[in-house]
Amino acid sequence: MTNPISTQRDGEVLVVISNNPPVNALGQAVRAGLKEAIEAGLADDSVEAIVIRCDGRTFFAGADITEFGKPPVGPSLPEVLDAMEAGDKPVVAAIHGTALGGGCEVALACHYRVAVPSAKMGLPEVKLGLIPGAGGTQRLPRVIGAEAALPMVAIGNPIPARKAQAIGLVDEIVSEESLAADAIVFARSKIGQPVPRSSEGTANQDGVKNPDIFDQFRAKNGRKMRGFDAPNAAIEAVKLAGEMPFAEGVKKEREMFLKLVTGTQSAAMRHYFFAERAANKIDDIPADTPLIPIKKVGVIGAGTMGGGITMNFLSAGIPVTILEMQQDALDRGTGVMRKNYENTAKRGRMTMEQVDQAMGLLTPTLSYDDLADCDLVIEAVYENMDVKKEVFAKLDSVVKQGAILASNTSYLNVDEIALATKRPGYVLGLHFFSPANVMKLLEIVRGEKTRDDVLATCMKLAKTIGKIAAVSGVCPGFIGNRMLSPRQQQANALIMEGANYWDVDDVLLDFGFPMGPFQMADLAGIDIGWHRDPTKVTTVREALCAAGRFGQKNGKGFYDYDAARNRTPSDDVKAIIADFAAKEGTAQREISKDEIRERLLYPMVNEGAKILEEKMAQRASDIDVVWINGYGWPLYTGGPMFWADTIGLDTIVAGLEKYGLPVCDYLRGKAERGEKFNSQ
Ligand code: 3H9
Repeated sequence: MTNPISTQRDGEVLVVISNNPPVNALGQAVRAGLKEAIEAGLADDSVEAIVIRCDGRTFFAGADITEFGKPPVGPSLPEVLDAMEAGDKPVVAAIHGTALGGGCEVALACHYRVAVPSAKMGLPEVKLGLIPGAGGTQRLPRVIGAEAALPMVAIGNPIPARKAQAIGLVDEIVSEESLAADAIVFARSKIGQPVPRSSEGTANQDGVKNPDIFDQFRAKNGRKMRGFDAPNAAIEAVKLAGEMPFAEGVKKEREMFLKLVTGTQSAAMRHYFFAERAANKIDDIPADTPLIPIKKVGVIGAGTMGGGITMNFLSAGIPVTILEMQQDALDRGTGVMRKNYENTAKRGRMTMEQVDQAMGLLTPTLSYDDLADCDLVIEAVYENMDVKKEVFAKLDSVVKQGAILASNTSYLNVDEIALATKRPGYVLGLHFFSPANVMKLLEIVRGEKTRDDVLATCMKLAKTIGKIAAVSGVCPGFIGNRMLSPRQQQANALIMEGANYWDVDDVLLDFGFPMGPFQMADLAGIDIGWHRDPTKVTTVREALCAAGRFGQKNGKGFYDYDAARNRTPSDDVKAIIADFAAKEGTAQREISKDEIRERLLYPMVNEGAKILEEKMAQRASDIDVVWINGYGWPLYTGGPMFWADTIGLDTIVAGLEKYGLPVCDYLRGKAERGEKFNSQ
């Protein structure tokens, strides 16, 4: 293997350059090369200062994640960095792109940091179920104080260079065009001065002023961190930086890092990191497939869904023409969009100028003819096949040839919809999740006739509008809703058999979902689709509506709600359910939380296996991406298929059999062969 580290001399300054595409990850060869180059620089009397920079698109973006979980091969990053920092010759990090994780730790161990304005710095290890393991938790608070370090270490979002400069993490901002040269000039200016070492700074000065910052931070971010191990370890590590000397602090950091890196949560989150990137690739479509330029988008329907979809494109600077049938619906829809943007502005995440800019890209219309020159039209109308076919036939006659026609259907057959047009190759499903301007997932439904360039264009477009895309074949409910269905069936069956409905919700909450199915029903409104005849009662939902229990909106549904929307289980509802069970002849019994969990989740894994068997998903990890981003499956378990792998497919099969639930051949075969979903 060629050495990814090279050196150049500029007089008395030694420049150490990494070239390890795509992101200069700090793999073994990079660490070894850095160690050698720095040792040589420190030993060479003619070298008076050192600059470290990277070729390619970014400064080191972190440790090489693929090395985690494998036996470690030296040198370790901490040993390289400690030796570098201990030297008396100034070492300057010249930062562009994203200095993340181990990359940020390299920068912290350098005596100085210069960066271009577009650079970002951060410690995102927590997003991989980890904490920084090369001194980051101990050096960062010593440089910027504990309060500023906490979010960086425990939440992990990178910060822009100018902010980094404002809090003392970057010493100088230099020009985008001349980073290499400016870093040398900067290094030269520091020759002969005593070097500042991050490890020698005083950590946690603000923490000393207000020792409650750690508890306050926990309280403020509790919801975000629920169930995750790493954020708590991160907070603890930052706290330690103020309580013990550096050498002891890094020892503790190392212990915590090693515990996390060998645990299931980090394995799950690393799986997800690569799953998200894999989901973006379509195996049978060449990477260089020419894309269709999307300069203008049409959206049909200005309701909640259509409005949300539209905002994605406006926010990305792509003009949208939005169509409604009636002026008042159009006005309402546009009004809601503006209000949403204004609320974002109120929270400081957008300026009013940006709100106007986004809304300025919107053209509301009542006429199909105005969609003629769109490159992509997305239909978000009522979920009914006849209505969809009518819309697509109309679109086909109006919209220019070569334009893509997409349906936002969450369930219907995209191939059948495509047949309503004379361009089935240009038709596909773009299934957004509600609220569509917020939810990350975009399920892209590949019809039988969908052209390669159409699919590739939409995958790229998903990235442009900040979505995480996963491809599904055409089947009822696609990947996500298809797997939701057996869970819902079991939830309903369980409460008829005697399980407390609040136990069903709590089991899913404890597992890590944001809410359970009955809380969800209350939130959405139990009366959705109700026939409004209180004398006609054939389901539990109808009985609840007949009893005036519509959900959160009127303070009672499955649960009773107080003014702050806290839920309390209702004996009345439990009795209504018991009545139904008696009428159906279903005997009620006590049901354990273990049984509830297994009956809710194992059938989902079986459905996932069927999806793979039918090749409706390209790979098991795509299913994980769908469930984590679209349905709140807890990230720290890696998604349903990875979770199944961790508990063992034989356990899943045995559980399904115990409850008399179906097991598909694909799942059974894998379990019998001792295989996993994600290993091939
Ligand atoms: C760490 O540093 C721990 C230390 O504290 C402890 C030391 C002891 N390793 O995302 P992209 C691959 S933990 C290996 O599509 P972008 C990625 O899989 C690490 N591979 O590009 C993809 O491969 P492919 C802390 C990596 O421009 C390709 O590079 N650091 C790594 O949209 C391009 O990636 C992080 O968590 C890696 N570290 O975004 C940062 N990073 O082409 C993780 C990327 O085969 N990385 N790859 O699919 C990122 O956040 C983004 O990749 C980045 C670029 C923002 C850098």
